[in-house]
Amino acid sequence: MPERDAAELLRDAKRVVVFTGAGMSAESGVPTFRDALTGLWARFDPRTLATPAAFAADPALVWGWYEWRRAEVQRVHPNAGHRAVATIESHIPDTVVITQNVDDLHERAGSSPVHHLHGTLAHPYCSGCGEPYTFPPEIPEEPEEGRRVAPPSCAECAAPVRPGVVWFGESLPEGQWGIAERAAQDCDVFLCVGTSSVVYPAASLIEHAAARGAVTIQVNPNSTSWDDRVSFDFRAPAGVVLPALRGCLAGP
Ligand code: BJW
Ligand code: ZN
Repeated sequence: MPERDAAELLRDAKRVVVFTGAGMSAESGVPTFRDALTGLWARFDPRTLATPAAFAADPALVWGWYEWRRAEVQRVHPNAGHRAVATIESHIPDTVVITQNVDDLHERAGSSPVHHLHGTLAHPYCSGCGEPYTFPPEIPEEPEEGRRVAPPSCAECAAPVRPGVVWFGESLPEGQWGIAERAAQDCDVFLCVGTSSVVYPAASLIEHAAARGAVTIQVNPNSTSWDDRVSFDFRAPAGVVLPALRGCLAGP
């Protein structure tokens, strides 16, 4: 049974990387990045909203979209896949969790630390001087879909506050990226979950791992360019495959 074979390799591994994308949070109800958006946001393409140029052209449109997403994330819960990752981490202490996601569902499932390559919704900062901005503690009012929301102004320099995420053309956080590259180069097993593997440099991590001879495991109900190159290709949702792998870890 491929799940048992993969789980055995996982159980015997010394160093594991769990690398996740938007599909990891899909079963929690967070839309993936390249799915069609619903409601009024369906008129907008995430690939055009997630850019510095879009924020410069219409800060309230982009801020409103991120506030809508932040409210959505605060209302949903980690799924069985997130919980399975945290359990794998507790069985194999040298597990490095790397995510492209800007939500905090891995943390809320018990993973720590989590390396966020594309930033997080929780830590916006000033677009002018870089000063961090702290959200008021209450859960945000869910903005009506498609509604513009003016970003707050920086207390230091009055420039608009921007989302704390990494947009196309921007560099990844150096520290997190360094940890991710080293972990991918050093791991025995690289578990790649819920990503289309099209966005670089994050998508190069599996290439590093495969080039160094790591066992590569892909979990994705849909096809990617890695289907024929991974050691194990599980064409099913994360919330099904990861608990099955975790279950095999505990067994004889
Ligand atoms: C399930 C499931 C279930 C569904 N279970 N699975 C080399 C070559 C070509 C281009 C470049 C290159 N190097 C750099 C570039 C340019 C660019 C890039 O990669 N472009 C490509 C699109 C062509 N990269 C950058 O600009 C990066 N910066 C950079 O390289 O800096 C250096 C530099 C500076 C200046 C000039 C040039 C270089 C930055 C990339 C930042 C990406 N940011 C975003 C937005 C973050 C904020 C936000 O969330 O709004 O990150 S874009 C978006 O894509 C987001 C995601 O993290 C990222 C990846 O998407 P992901 O997670 O894979 O989601 P999807 O939707 O694509 O896929 C979901 C998958 O889940 C699907 O496969 C489903 O089937 C699956 N799924 N349900 C398991 N239940
Ligand atoms: Zn400022």
